[in-house]
Amino acid sequence: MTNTLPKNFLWGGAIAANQAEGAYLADGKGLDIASYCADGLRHGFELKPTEGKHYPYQEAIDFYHRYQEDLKLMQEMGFNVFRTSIAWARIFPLGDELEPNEAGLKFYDDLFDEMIARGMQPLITLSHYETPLHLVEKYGSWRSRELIGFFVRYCEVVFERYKHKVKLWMTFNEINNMRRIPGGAGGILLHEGESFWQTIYQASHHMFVASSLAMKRCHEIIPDAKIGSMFSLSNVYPATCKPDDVMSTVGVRRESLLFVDVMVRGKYPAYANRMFESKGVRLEILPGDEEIISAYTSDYIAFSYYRSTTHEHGLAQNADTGGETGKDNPYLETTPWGWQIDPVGLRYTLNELYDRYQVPLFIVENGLGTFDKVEEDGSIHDPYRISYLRDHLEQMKEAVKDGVDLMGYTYWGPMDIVSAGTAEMEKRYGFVYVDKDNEGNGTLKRIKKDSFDWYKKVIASNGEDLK
Ligand code: BGP
Repeated sequence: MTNTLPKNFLWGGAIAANQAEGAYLADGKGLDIASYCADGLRHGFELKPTEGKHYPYQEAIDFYHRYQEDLKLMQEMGFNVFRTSIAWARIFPLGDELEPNEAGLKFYDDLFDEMIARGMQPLITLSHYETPLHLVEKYGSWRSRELIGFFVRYCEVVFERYKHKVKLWMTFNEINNMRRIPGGAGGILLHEGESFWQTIYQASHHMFVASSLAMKRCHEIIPDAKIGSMFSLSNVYPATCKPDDVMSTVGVRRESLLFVDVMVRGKYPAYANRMFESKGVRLEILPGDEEIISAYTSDYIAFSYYRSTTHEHGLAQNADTGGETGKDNPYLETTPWGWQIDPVGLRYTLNELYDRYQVPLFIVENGLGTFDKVEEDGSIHDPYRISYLRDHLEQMKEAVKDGVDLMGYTYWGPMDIVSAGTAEMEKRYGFVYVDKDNEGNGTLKRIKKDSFDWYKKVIASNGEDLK
């Protein structure tokens, strides 16, 4: 049986510090935008806590203290890569200090050692919806150019510290979500009377420069490392074959692909001028910015794919943590959270991206968030998660047969974690159930679901055995 996937294909899972670690003030960690976020990043965050409110990310699933147990379970499934983020505010509690917090650096030293000891390469996100709160309060977050220097300093410290342990990096999680959830993606809280688009794209420009400078320093400090950029790229189809729907959908998709064009091709695309003009955006680009962006581009494209939606000309588009949200597609099933399940869409997206960029791709988020039930005997049957995964992996393999250069697949949320969009535990993704509910009640006990052994079998066969 000839393998579709290459022998060195990376199989694993992905989480984010803010959605799993908890310990939100432990060992000198500073506040970040998840600290006082009660309802999920779609609904923004507070700068000060509200009396009596439950903030789920403060404890999350206590991965900070339980990561040995969790990584042992990941090792049992045969993971050879594990994606998580470094919480910026563990390293620089305020974000604008000159010296890092040693206790924070030590935690990630121990975490990466544990991963490597259990056969997993760390795949590390430098900023996953985790901007330090002080940078929001004092500088207005990424609307200030000063954040470029703070971010590059943070990156240099962690590149230097972990250069022998971490060879796979990515900069900002789903940077294209600056257009839809700028609070989460870039710590942006809009000021009174401020132009939304001007602020969003100017902040994004600062992040483009910061990301390129981080890529430059990564290659200087860790010559054998790969560093990419990361995007939310669930897809959007025209609602009908009406030419207006088709053309308008190109525009919607370009709202996301603009970010990929800049960070992979190294310059603003030709259509950006008309897009910015239509939104009243006049970017302030300083001398040197464009040279930096074009000199230091992504080694690979990391992206999340959950679902697809459709767009009808003239209808407002929205988006959430899963990607664009338009009109429902009558041919697709829908989850209780309104996400439409589209495995062929993953093949379509992989081909779309590889045709456009011709750089290696990495699926760093894909998964099914839904309700799970613990039976009387403690078992958890999740055939729906197995079929979601089987269907998506089948299409992923078709894309590889189509010629796509794919580095790996990290399933989103291999153990239940707090959701980003709505701060829920009940929207469960995991192969491992975590005993905690939306109100924070529970023992945090971990319980394997049926899908645990299924994914283990898939990895052991390098994706051949999907029965
Ligand atoms: C992406 C984020 C992840 C993750 C995922 C699922 O936007 O990168 O942090 O949360 O979406 O979304 P949710 O947790 O809202 O179900």
